[in-house]
Amino acid sequence: MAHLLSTSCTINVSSGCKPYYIPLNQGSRAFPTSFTLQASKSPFGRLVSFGEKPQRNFTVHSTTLPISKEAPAQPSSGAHETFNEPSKPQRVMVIGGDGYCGWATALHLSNKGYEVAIVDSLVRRLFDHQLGIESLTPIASIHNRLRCWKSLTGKTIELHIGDICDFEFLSEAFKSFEPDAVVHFGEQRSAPYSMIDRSRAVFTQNNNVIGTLNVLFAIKEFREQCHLVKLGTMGEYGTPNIDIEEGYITITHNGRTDTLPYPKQASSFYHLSKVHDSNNIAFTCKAWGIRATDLNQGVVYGVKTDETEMHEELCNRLDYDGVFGTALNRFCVQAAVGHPLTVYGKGGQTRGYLDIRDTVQCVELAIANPARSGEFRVFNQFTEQFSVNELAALVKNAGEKLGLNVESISVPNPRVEAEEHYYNAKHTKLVELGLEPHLLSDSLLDSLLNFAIEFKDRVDTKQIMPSVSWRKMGVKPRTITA
Ligand code: NAD
Ligand code: USQ
Repeated sequence: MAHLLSTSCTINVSSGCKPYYIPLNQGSRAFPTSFTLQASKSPFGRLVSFGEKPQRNFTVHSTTLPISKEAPAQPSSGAHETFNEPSKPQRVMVIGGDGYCGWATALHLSNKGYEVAIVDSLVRRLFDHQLGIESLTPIASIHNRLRCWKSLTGKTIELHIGDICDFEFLSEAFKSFEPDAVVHFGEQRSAPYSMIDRSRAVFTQNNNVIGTLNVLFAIKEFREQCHLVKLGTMGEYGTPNIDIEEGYITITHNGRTDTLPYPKQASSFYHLSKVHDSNNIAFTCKAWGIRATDLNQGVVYGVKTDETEMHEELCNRLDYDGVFGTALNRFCVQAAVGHPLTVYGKGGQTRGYLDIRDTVQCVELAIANPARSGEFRVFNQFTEQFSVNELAALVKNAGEKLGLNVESISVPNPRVEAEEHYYNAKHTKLVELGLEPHLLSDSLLDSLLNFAIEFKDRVDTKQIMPSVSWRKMGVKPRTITA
């Protein structure tokens, strides 16, 4: 089962490293991992090809680790209907499980007794290579991460390395793992990345929209009762001058009333891909009876979760660069290295934020309380809202308590977005399900700042300033210089 991706130049990682085999356990299969990275003039070569077998840019064999036999998590017996046999733990496929949110979530669910399989193409690690950037924290390979987890806890997480845009690969993963729930983090998630040039915009929408469509078809074809928990984004709503509801709004127009999807005003090709995803999911819930939860997540901050804290090989990634780094994480790293905090424009841009420990909690709550068959449920997943100026002031204050000299600068805004606006977004549904938020406190800021200080020698300060302009993007492939 090889999943071929195209290329003009080939780096065969397996030639430099010994092939890696996972020992066979009862009932499990193991495949060698081979990995061929590709590059072409356009960053993704013939990645978008219609009417022929999709060609992606690396060759991967699925690697399957044995399934854990321990500490079963039972499906909830709450108000929502459940479909799993009561004696069995829920089987959760985490797509994008090698990424920032996905890694923390996969470990958390495994720790809670769910049987977990990670599906990931590792394309995020490829973006780092392409752009010449690195996580603040050193991150172990996915194989070493999983080996470490197994040796610490005795729990096994299955691994399927491949691209969900390749339906053949995804089908095999579905048929072999038989998930009760799929948590889908597996997308290109950076707004700046999607605005670098035409090829990155096309890649982002192709990767995200087709990947999600494939997941929907796989559920319909192989696991029709499987609950899809899809990571959406608060950015789908934009910044309207009225309150933002959770997914739907009731409108009376010319004397008639209806409850309709809340209007979407996304402001990057990445955020727009999420809007398309939401529409496709909503449609398939109606048409095929798929059960789905769209988690419109705000900006995530922090790095530590109970599980990633257990060993340095489990450490999560933390991005601070101008393409993948997000506001608060970036500000903490900037403060640690004495770089002025980069407030874009007037700094009144307000968004919902949450601690990564709440990301994992929210996903678990969504899985434990599944949507009904045919239901398209939308939760706004964040705990507090802040403007960029408010975040900068909080980091300045916390940094100064640690003896850091923290300044802010206003950087010409590389994005097209409102810099002063009304923002009031509802976020009660996850709290009603039991979310206990970790609010942004001095102690969390201290811990994140100390963490950034610990790794500050790894910071490449040339990567801090924004390098992607919404207005200047063009057709020509752009190289982001290291
Ligand atoms: P990430 O880039 O760290 O992780 C995404 C993972 O998905 C990577 O490991 C990548 O290799 C994998 N992936 C991407 N395309 C794939 C494909 N076609 N097939 C298989 N694997 C693929 O991103 P993240 O920060 O963990 O975000 C995860 C999800 O949460 C994304 O959908 C993102 O839009 C959403 N989200 C993130 C944030 C945030 O602040 N990080 C906020 C709101 C929503
Ligand atoms: N910003 C600054 N200075 C910086 C970085 C960002 O002022 O150094 C501003 C941006 O202009 C924006 C706001 O902070 O107004 C948030 O930007 P961000 O880079 O932190 O987050 P964003 O691009 O919106 O994307 C991130 C994730 C994405 C997720 C989204 C949630 O990368 O995957 O979907 O947060 S939300 O913002 O709610 O749409």
